[in-house]
Amino acid sequence: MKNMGFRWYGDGNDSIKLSDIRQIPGTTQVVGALFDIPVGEVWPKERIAALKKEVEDAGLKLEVIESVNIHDDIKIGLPSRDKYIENYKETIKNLAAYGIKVICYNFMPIFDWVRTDLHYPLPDGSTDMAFQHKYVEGSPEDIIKSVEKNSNGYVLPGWEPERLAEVKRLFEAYKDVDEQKLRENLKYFLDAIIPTCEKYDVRMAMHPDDPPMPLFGLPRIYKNREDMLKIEQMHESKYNGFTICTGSLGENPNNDVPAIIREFVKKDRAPFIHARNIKFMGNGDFHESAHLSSEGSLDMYEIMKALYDTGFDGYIRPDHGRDIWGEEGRPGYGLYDRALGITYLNGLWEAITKENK
Ligand code: DNO
Ligand code: MN
Repeated sequence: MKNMGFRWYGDGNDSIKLSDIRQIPGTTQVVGALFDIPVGEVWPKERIAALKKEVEDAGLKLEVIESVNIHDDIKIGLPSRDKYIENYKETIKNLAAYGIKVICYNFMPIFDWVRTDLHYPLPDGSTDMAFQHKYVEGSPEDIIKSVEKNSNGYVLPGWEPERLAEVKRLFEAYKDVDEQKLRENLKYFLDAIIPTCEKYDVRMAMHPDDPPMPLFGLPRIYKNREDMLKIEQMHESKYNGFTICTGSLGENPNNDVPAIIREFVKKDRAPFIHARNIKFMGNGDFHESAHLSSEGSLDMYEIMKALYDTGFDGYIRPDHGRDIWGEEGRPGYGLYDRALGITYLNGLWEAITKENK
């Protein structure tokens, strides 16, 4: 695939080197971010320029940013949101100056994606991340403790220490924010930033809520097709788009992921795809799995076929992978299994392309 990417956390922050990524066959893009800029602040041009140069010097491209996170004041709808929205517009402008085409973001209150086990053992001796409902019946603090204990000393995106320290205060601040209020706040944000995106040709790509269900009583507004229709209508523009994360959406068995791809790629609302597989364990519990269809519950061939049939020419990356071959890096973001994932996805793509010539 033309724009196959690999998420990278930056020098000193990632045990994987750009030169390693360069050697994964068929990989042209790095999906990066400036992870140390506090949420809500403007991303300085010099820092973007340096990252861009570093990636290009390694023979790769940087056209997708994941993520420029949204300040909680925007999601809560506090008066201070206007200041953070202005900063966000400035960041869009600065990123555009260095050829960034897509910004992935999410609109989940307080937590980013949630897993209850970061090293769930699989029968082949590898480990992967899992979600079991029995562990989220308790308090959010229990999950935080378990994430901190299990992340091999790495900071996981969305689980930054300064963010976790604030969790209690944030729960209080979100107490009047239900789904409807959160949607209003998303619309307010989109109405403010999409004209800037149009002007500078940067497409927003909202990531689904993960898992796609309300958690700890917090509202979730991108769980399924119906939610996507509502978000799409909030601001009619192709710059108001989605990241279709096959794993996140696929965690609800009622979501028909290939059908969602067909519908939203056709409408040119899905500039970015996260490809990964998950396996159901009963009771709505799941663990992540290797990318192969035979290893999980999602049909990755049907997913790639849906992309092919709709003429997808956007950006794609393998999402999480297992820890294999003794690799003990940031959970979900090792080199080996994500590289295997890329090779498999590219293999499916070649077969589908040739079959349809
Ligand atoms: C989960 C991952 C997420 C994602 C962020 C985007 O499926 O892809 O960590 O990167 O939610 O903001
Ligand atoms: Mn994802």
